[in-house]
Amino acid sequence: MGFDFLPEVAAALAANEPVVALESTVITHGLPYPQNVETAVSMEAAVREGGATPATIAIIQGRIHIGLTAEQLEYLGTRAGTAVRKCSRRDIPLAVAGGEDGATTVAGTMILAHQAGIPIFATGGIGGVHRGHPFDVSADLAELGRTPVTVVSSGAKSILDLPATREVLETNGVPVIGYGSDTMAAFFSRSSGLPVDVRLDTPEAVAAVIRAHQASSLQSGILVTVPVPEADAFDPDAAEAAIAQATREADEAGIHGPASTPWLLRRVVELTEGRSLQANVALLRNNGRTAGQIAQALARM
Ligand code: PSU
Ligand code: MN
Repeated sequence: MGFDFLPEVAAALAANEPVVALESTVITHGLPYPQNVETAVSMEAAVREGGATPATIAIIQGRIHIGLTAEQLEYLGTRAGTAVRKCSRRDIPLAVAGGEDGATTVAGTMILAHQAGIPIFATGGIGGVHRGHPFDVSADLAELGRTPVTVVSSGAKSILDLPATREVLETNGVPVIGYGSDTMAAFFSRSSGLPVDVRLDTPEAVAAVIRAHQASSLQSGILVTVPVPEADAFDPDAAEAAIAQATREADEAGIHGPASTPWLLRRVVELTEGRSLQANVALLRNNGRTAGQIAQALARM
């Protein structure tokens, strides 16, 4: 597939300088406008603080873009919701052939990042197994099992069944690294209580695992989970109450499939009167910076 590279990203890749991929579904389906565009911009800045060049990935009018301009971020942000196709693995050819706008999920971004030669990707939360719907398993988990990209996230959001999500990661052979933590991060809150496979405390230590993974030609991904900064964490009980209510309402309204995650995310923000949004924005920034540092350490090895 032909890609449209942002010149700055193409130059960084050609010079073997560190680049971090960013997804676009969080912009169109994860956060409300205008916080979505503000957050996308500040996440790119955080990647730069970490020492890498950001490359936000999206499909615009059927063209695959590796790195977006400020105008393109705004374009996608203002189309948040229905007009933009949420692109997981299966959706990429549909959006391209249809000349559509498409926002890439964790799975979609991993595929395109890998093809573009970018080994690290930062986001907020990965998809997982939905509560009460054990067969609604995000394609993100399968992608982590088959595409060699390291995903830096705050785990999976607690709207999901986290123990089941943890099990599927294991089934798919995905190493789960706790960054500065012995447990998997739980998005708004710092810990899910679920064990990680290894705790690592520095960008260099994570880069060493990525190197070993590359050297052993394992065609799978790596998940690094970074707890939300202490000061921005959202009270786990308040989060759980909002999630339980949102999940009940979604079941009553018959919301399912790809509509589930965006619907639940929006409803939780409403129910917490935006307090969950602060945690969400803070962890996105923090993950961008951390991924930038890891990419920088990897490039120096
Ligand atoms: N989790 C979040 N915010 C998000 C998403 C997940 O906290 O915006 C998005 C990501 O793009 C993820 C997708 O890949 O939702 C998962 O959707 P699904 O469950 O339909 O696979
Ligand atoms: Mn699903």
